[in-house]
Amino acid sequence: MNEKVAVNERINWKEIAHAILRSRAIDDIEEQKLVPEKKVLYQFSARGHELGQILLASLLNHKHDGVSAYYRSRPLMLGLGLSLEDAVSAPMMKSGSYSDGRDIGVVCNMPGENGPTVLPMAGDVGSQYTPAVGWAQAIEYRRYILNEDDYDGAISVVLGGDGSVATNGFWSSLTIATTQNLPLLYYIEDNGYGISVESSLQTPGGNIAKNLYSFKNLRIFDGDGTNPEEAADLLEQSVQYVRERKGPVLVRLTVPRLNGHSYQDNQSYKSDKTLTQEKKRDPLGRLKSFLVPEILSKSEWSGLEKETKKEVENAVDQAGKRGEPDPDSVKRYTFSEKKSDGSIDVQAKGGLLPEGHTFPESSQTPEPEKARINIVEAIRRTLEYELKTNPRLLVFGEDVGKKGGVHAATMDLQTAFGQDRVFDTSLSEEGIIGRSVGLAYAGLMPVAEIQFRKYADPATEQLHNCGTIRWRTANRFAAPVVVRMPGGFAKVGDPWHSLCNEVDFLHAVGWQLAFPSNAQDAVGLLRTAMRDNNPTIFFEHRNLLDARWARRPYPGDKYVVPFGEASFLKEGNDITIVAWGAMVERCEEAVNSLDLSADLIDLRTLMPWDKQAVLDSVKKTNRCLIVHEDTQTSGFGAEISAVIMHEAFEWLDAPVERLTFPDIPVPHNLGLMNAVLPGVEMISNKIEQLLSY
Ligand SMILES: Cc1ncc(C[n+]2csc(CCOP(=O)(O)OP(=O)(O)O)c2C)c(N)n1
Repeated sequence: MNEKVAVNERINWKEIAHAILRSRAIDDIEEQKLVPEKKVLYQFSARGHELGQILLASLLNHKHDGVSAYYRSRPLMLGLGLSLEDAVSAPMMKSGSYSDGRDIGVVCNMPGENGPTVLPMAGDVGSQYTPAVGWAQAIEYRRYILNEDDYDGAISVVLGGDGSVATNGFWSSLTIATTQNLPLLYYIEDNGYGISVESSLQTPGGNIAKNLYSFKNLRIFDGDGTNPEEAADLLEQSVQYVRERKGPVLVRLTVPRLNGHSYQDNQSYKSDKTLTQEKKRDPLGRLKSFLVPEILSKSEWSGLEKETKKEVENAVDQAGKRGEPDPDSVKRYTFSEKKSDGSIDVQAKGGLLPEGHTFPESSQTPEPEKARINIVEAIRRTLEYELKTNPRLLVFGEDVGKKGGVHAATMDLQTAFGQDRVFDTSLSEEGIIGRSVGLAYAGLMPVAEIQFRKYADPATEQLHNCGTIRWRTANRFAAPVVVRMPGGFAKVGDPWHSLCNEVDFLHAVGWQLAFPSNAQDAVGLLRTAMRDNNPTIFFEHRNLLDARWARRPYPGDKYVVPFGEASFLKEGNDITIVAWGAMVERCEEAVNSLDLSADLIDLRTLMPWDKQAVLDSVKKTNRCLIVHEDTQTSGFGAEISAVIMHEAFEWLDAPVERLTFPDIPVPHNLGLMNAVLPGVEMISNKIEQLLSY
């Protein structure tokens, strides 16, 4: 049999050609009309990349396939069924489509009710990789632990350019996928450039496939992404290999990038010879010669071209008629919202709610046991109960498994719940958080541990992107995850293990932040976080983990503390003292050492924070001291102070005061540390000063 006919039987080439022509026609109309007319302000052409992406899309026919792609992936989106009108209206910044005008038009997502889910893309190169690992792990978890047969054979696919293979995300994901043998397919579209930087600077010799041939547990395919038969064959083999659970695959296809990186890029860094050679490799021309006349007649091809051009022009006309996004809605969906009937406005994908998960009963009334437990045990027991009652909950991080965590908060949980639910991760915080995001997209509740707050630094990109998912996708996606994070000073301090810097996360849009000061609150806040529809940082203060003061009776398996409700440790009239975490105990001691009556407020959560409690108190006492362990400049005390100035200025009898750590790292020597860490004496002195103002 003629080889072309054999290929033709497996692949619907007419559909492939149609999708490529659609992608081209969009690039054409953007470049020739919409950008010059300033209707599109940020344009990324996929010219040259289309063939492989569309072939790949045609192979992603499993309901639970997940795809993590990037800004040059519009052909793939079209292949997966993105409507032309949505595809053109998003770059035109119109209402509707996949971000409602909030994000760049080629940064797409697709909740995929009955077909592949396209995870929300991001602008950061390399950030697409670790969420794809999470999706891959979730497929296996749902198939083999939750016994959901319909996950059988699903795969996770990640697309990236040759520049992206130099990123932390790429390597982090590769480690996880190959050590865990996950069903993940890497599709690397090698156009030789990352903007202007040649691929030989991204990987030695410029070919990532060659360099990874000896990587264990990874099957490599490498070929020409402009050759229809070769590309189709390699992609088919790759998809099949992963679907059959033989292990992860990396397929690299070379492609020309026929335009600049974006519209503004004039490619001055490419020689004329390179430009000419690239043009010769245009996959559209190659596809045409492959199909015409044997598979499509000449007139069928030119009919398709004309028809597609018209379709795209119509789509642009229709998109132009779409309204502008409503400015009154721009602040919506930073967090989960309620509808007017009080029910949750649930995202289409991500977290437990879209599939209707329900939790056991909860209560804000503690039912204390007799014995007092420390915060470590409070956390451990809360994790244990939620693991027991929520099969979709997973607990993981470095040393969390066998060892039970370096702070012992996950002690024995792996023995009780098995390695699929409580597990150690590789040493990559980007991997821990990115994987959490992918697991959450796939309907699970990840509870990740970052060993020490400072070591969240490598995960910054994933943390920031996680927080903004709901906003960026206008509530189509969300990734409610919990990140437990010990930090702050302990018996001894140092710049690495003692960092607090909680304020960083308050600037990370979309994150809630809980910061308990005692074991009872730790239980209630952690339970709330694990049942919530938003991502939460759960801060575990190192000095409190086993502190006598912080010990409280276990308040019961139902106990929850709602976020944004401060607790009053003392009530009085002379002064308001606001604190959280380890400063609460110190403030209490300071107040006890003085002859006065004070409102002592433990905020418990900083996002959201209980403004009303603070303002009501200040209006009663007319004086306020904020004590925090974080450094002073732009610390959270500055925010609280600004709100008091604005909302309660007329009630103040003295300036709002802050007592904080100075703007330095935490020193190791105890004398040095205690010289600067707010202590009982410093706090009482400050209170006295403020009272005598
Ligand atoms: C983390 C990060 N660093 C830098 C950039 C700026 N940037 C955007 S695209 C790009 C090159 C990416 O090249 P590659 O991964 O090969 O994809 P291609 O654009 O060639 O398809 C760079 C440096 C970015 N978006 N994200």
